[in-house]
Amino acid sequence: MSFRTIVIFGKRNTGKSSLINSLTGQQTAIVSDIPGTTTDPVRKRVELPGIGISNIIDTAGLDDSGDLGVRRVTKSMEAMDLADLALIVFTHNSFTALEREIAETLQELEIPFLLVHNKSDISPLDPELLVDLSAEYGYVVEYSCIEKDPEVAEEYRSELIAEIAGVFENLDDGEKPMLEGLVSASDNILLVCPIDQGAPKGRLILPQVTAIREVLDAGAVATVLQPPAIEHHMSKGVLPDLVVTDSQVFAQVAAVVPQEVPLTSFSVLLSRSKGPFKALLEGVRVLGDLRDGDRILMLESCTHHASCDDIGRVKIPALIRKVSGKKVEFDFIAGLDPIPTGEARKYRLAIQCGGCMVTTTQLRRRLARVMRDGVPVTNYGMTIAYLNGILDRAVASLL
Ligand SMILES: Nc1nc2c(ncn2[C@@H]2O[C@H](COP(=O)(O)OP(=O)(O)OP(=O)(O)O)[C@@H](O)[C@H]2O)c(=O)[nH]1
Ligand SMILES: [Mg+2]
Repeated sequence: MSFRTIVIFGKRNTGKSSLINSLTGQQTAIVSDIPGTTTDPVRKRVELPGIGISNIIDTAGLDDSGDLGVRRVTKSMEAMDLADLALIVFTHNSFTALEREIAETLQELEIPFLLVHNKSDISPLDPELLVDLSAEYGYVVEYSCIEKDPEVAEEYRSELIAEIAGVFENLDDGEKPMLEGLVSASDNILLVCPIDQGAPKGRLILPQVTAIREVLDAGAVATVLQPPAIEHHMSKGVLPDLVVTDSQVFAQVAAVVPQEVPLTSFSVLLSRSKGPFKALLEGVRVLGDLRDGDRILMLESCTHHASCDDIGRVKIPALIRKVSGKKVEFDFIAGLDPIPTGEARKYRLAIQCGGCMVTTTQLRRRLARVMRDGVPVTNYGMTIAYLNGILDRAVASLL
């Protein structure tokens, strides 16, 4: 499970940065009484009691103006794409058209949000406004970031944290277990995990760890090996019930594993657990019909991992050009950088990485933006399986 992201919105000087400091008990964000202190969205990893590790993104005030101000507001709004939960911070009982607009946009994007009335020490929340806003949006949490009485401060904090935890508990982000329906007790699951130059130092990557954990949870047996060991392992004559391989060595593994053994890849499994599986499966067919001059958009949702980088920037483009024989151009968007609205239209296809480091909500929202522009989407694993002519086999056990 990837860490969830809370994004804080509101006008300048409402105490958005102070709220992060107050919630975490640390002076991590810069605070001042000069409106416009926070300029770019700032992401912080925090651990909140009862919630665990989350990302919090502090944004610039949405009432900023002037050339630079408008650019800051655009950046703040782009952070919405990353939100599993938004907090709308307002003060002095001033819930204006601007706050309503943020709330409406969040509703349209189906992003849950909480209203936080800050600076209640100066101006407590008006009971009538509380009733009105609660009727319209659910609930308003009263808050003060500078409360001197430690007991009262703790009450504010624990109420807001409980509300956040409540939203997270009810969040149905649709992520399914990777091996759902594929593993039963005492099955023997073979996991092929190359430790090559691109592998992170000293650890396995998240999909591999998740698969091992799911095999153990099911009471089955996981055999984990690197590609050079597979031939010897298969020669022992004990057939695994399922083989899951790193996509990069798909062809090599497919050549050794008998046809009757179900074979898939970590990345294909991710496309099912995070989805949208059907759309990704349909999208990959575009690769069979490429023309000279087509452009493909590569979406890499993590920048931490050298091998993802290499697969997306070098290996897949080379393989697509080789297999199709066409002069195809590639563009890349890294991390969770936004895809400007309408920008995707010029592409024949968008290919997303497995998305192991982002939440399902973030991944789907990102792909939805591209699909809304009428562009088919697929992912790295399906692409590699398709180009190696083994897609049907890789998805057979998942249909
Ligand atoms: N009285 C009172 N002051 C507060 C409270 N929270 C924040 N402040 C003060 O309000 C001012 C603005 O706080 P910030 O946290 O910088 O506000 P911000 O919303 O991040 O502002 P920008 O980054 O400019 O958009 C600072 O002087 C804070 O000390 C509060 O609950 N009560
Ligand atoms: Mg700020």
